Amino acid sequence: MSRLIFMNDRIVPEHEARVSVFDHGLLYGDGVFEGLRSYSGRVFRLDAHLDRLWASAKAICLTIPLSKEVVAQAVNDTLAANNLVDGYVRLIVTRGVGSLGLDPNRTRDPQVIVIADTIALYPKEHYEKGLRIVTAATQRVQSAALSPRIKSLNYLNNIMAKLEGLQAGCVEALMLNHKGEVAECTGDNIFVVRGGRLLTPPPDAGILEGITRNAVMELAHAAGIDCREATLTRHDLYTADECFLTGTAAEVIPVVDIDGRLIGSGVPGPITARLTRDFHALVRG
Ligand code: PXG
Repeated sequence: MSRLIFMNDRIVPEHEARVSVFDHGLLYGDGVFEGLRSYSGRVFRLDAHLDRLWASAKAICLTIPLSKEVVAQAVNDTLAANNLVDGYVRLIVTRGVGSLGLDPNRTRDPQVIVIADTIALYPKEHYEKGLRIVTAATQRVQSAALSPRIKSLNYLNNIMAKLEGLQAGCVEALMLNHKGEVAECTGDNIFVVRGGRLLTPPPDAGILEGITRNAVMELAHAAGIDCREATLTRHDLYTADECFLTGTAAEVIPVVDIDGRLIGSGVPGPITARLTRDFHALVRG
């Protein structure tokens, strides 16, 4: 089905939504993006996504040519134009057209694009039985090389790890940082439960600070579940009572097997179930 796409200042049919081959977003992956979701016609944490987009853009010295208010309106308008009530939104800002050289100063007209589509979820079975994941040999890129907190159009680091997961028959893969500590998965943050306490790696482990991650941490606090950021090793995961991943697309999804080690008794645990319920209530609330 043909979609309607927001491009800079108006909504156009998909076949008219075109980007130049000289756009540095294509040539160098020079740009930033967000993946958002709407539930019952309301975009979940739109402001947080816009703040993160603006922070990513600032970090790469990219000035977004529209205000947050205008982009927020564009997100809602694009969903409405496509008659989407429960939808997935991809918000992209490219560096714009430039010469065949890296120099971002020799580019113009950053492209602001909003795509709204239906959301492709993991099969229901994954949520009921839990995921099996493996550790990728591809490490998360070091912050000193490129901050993982920037949600850039450069996702090859994650894609290399995703390939490893897929080759092992898994839909997600665990990524460690350069120190061998647990960072996150290719498009999801990770949590474990140990002794009734919820643990997740801190931002300086080299992760994207997920908006779903933050929501789940808030829900844990509200439910009286002790939740803290902690440096985690694979040993901490293998010996955890429960494990789950969070992300805009996946929401909250249990993990029951990591590198062939069953997590807990190999079935999704009670704290994961509680936070999943609370998350569903929050997004629909
Ligand atoms: N870590 C990484 C590396 C991500 O890219 C998350 C964690 C989760 O963050 P949020 O804010 O969504 O809770 C992400 C974001 C997709 C897709 O289309 C999803 C992400 C990235 C790229 C594509 O499913 N997840």
